[in-house]
Amino acid sequence: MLYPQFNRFRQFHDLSGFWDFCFDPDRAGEAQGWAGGFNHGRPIAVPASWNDQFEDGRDNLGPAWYRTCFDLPWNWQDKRLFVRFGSVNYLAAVWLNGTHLGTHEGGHLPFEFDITTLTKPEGNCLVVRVDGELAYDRVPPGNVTGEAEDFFLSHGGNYPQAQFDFFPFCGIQRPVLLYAVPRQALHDLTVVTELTGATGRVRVLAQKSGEAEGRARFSLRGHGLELSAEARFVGDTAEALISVPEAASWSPAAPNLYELRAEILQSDAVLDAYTVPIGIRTVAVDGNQLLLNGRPIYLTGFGRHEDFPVVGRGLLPPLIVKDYALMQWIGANSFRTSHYPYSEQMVAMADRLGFLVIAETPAVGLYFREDGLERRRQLCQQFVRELITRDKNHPSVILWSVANEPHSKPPLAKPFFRQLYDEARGLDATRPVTLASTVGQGEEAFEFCDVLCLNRYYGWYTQGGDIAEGMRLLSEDLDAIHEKYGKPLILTEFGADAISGWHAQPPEMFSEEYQAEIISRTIGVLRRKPYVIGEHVWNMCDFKTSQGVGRAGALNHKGVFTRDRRPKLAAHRLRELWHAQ
Ligand code: GCB
Repeated sequence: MLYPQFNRFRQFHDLSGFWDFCFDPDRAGEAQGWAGGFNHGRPIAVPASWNDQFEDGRDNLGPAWYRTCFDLPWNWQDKRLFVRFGSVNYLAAVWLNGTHLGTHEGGHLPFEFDITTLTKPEGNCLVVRVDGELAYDRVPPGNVTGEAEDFFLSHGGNYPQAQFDFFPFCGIQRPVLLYAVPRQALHDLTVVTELTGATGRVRVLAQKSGEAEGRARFSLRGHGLELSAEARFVGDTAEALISVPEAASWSPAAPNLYELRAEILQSDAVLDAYTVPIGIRTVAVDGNQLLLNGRPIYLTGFGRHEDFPVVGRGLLPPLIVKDYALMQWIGANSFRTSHYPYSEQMVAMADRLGFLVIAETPAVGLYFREDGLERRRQLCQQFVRELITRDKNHPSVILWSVANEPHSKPPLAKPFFRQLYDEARGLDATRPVTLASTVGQGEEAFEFCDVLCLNRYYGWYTQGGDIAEGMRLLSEDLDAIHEKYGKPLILTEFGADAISGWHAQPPEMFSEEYQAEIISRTIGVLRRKPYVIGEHVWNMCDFKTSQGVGRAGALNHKGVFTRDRRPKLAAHRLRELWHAQ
């Protein structure tokens, strides 16, 4: 699925704006015919989570209905038309002019419907029913009862009762785009790059829809070069290899991009064209190292969230610019898309600015009780597929993470993650695969993961108040894990809550000093371990979560910036450490 583009052959129209909206507490909407349209809605902004837009919406997880209307431009008549949703959390059912287009389960990943035969020139009515309820057989899960081991339950419960520590924002959270492509259209491109000495090799696989035969032409432009290759479509696919002498490789220090243009040709006519920015780079695991372009890399950065007041998890372009500016200021070179795929815009900006991304699926808080397990497995597999399909061409993405902190239990967890690992490697043999674990030594999936990601809170959830003892245990724990698995390790979470403006000397829990101290001492331990290849502080910014006694103001305060992006003491400390690297 290619992101909609505007050029001579393709057009799109962004349906962002104010839609009509209503909750459906009695689940009566479908029986009452709302799928065909309704007139009793109130205005809502799209894209944005609904929860903080209304006084009665915060803890309401749906279902809810959205409606908007559109006309078509005159020149879309002989094209194929689609409606594409960037992210709807959690379960979407979509109707156009009363016809059911389909459903999609899972937030944070795109889906689309072919609407060519269903549109009319004027007065089209698009309706979306969104259900964001938490359930034990959804991913991520929530409202789990019984013996599920849940951090929050052991800390006095949380509300809404998610199996994860971030607010379950719902709604249409990324843009909805109408787009038009020619009858013969490119519908997927896969780009793989290699480097041998200074020579780059760009392998492109194009897939098209439409019956007619044709050729593909690929042109690579940039850094003073213009190279091209042609290939016949065999069935729907065409493949070519472009050799790039003196390639300008992509890396955080020099995020060089080329422009790759793919075209469908018939005789001499161009039927469709699509352009994608690409970076020539390689990623490989070698012993205890992760290599980028053959050289070891060390990750500095964060686990983050897409989260901001009022918009919730809605796409907010200025926030993307601001967050990258802060990451540059502090000296981060990377982040993990904890705990779900981020917007296409966020990942594209990482390519452009030279950030390394661990791209994570929405499989957070998984547990392994038998009921609903098969359904959760299928959803996880779907998310791996959708994520890799969406993000495979981004040079910034260096690692796939198939889950965060599963409550892994033998004997069920290992085959579960083996399948996800195999799925990821099968779709993309060029990137290592990981999962972020808190189980550590007992995480059987570490046997086959290529890189180990570990989350640890020594000096906070354990040894709280006693940083020195926490650091001693952290050091032992890391060595034991390395001894057992012998793979490169990234500490993907560590840190402490700090209430902005709260100070204590000597440092005390919840003060800015304590947070700064725990972060710098943890980094001190990590830097003495040759197998540790990265440090990701939890979290870049304070973020909204469910209410509970461990979460003052319904916020997780582990940000080194506040929710409105003001630095705490730890941010300044990190800036010194990371710029001295
Ligand atoms: C974790 C989770 C993360 C939480 C964090 C915390 O281990 O992966 O989602 O927010 O701990 O602050 O408790």
